[in-house]
Amino acid sequence: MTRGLFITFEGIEGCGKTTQIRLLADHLRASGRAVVLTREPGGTPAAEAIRAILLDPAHDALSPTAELLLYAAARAQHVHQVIRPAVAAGAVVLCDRFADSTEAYQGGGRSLPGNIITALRDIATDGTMPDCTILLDLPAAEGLARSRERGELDRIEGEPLAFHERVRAAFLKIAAREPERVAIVDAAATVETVASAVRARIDAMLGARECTA
Ligand code: T5A
Repeated sequence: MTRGLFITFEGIEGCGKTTQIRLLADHLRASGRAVVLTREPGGTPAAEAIRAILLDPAHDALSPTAELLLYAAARAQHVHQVIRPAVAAGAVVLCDRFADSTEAYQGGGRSLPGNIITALRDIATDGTMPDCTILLDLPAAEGLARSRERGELDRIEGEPLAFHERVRAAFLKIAAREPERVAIVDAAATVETVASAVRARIDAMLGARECTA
């Protein structure tokens, strides 16, 4: 059986990942592909329970290290139970956030050491890394304004603007380091313009892959 593909969506709060990942899933399903749509933290019952702890503003005493370990634990379960089996079965796995979010939020936002973040990433993913990542880029103030418009902010959204600016800068640094994997898409454009840029990138990648298969 041909191996599937693992595609992640990343970006700051309110950049439009959830909107865009659903549109891409519809597009790929319409062209007959098996698609698994999932998210982090979450994607399995245990990881969704960890998500509830991580995002609950009541847990404002959670230390940066405890936060990092919880994201890693949720990821280890998600990779083991959902991502790796689905890719092995030939599906296109679309995941809303993955390891780049840890580097951006816990590394950039919380300033935890890069060597610890990399070591934990390697343990949690056991080598399962995205084939392609769409980075929806937007000024932090604009993303937070979108989140605010939607209602109550969760524990991470409630961090100050400077935190979210560091997160955005960290995402852009990852994209500059790995341009082959990470495609930056301007998330300030309309939903349809962003969707068409995302489709163009993914269709080109799938087309090139099928030519060499
Ligand atoms: N986190 C996560 C870490 O700190 N470390 C980690 O390792 C991981 C995996 C997850 C939180 O955990 C953190 C990051 C996060 O803080 P989440 O619910 O996944 O929580 O939070 P977000 O990923 O930020 O999800 P959101 O739903 O808040 O934002 P999305 O998915 O980026 O945006 P979306 O599509 O829901 O859109 C937000 C709003 O903007 C509008 C939408 O209609 C919606 O109202 N919108 C647009 N408006 C104008 N123009 C456009 N182009 C628009 N696109 C969407």
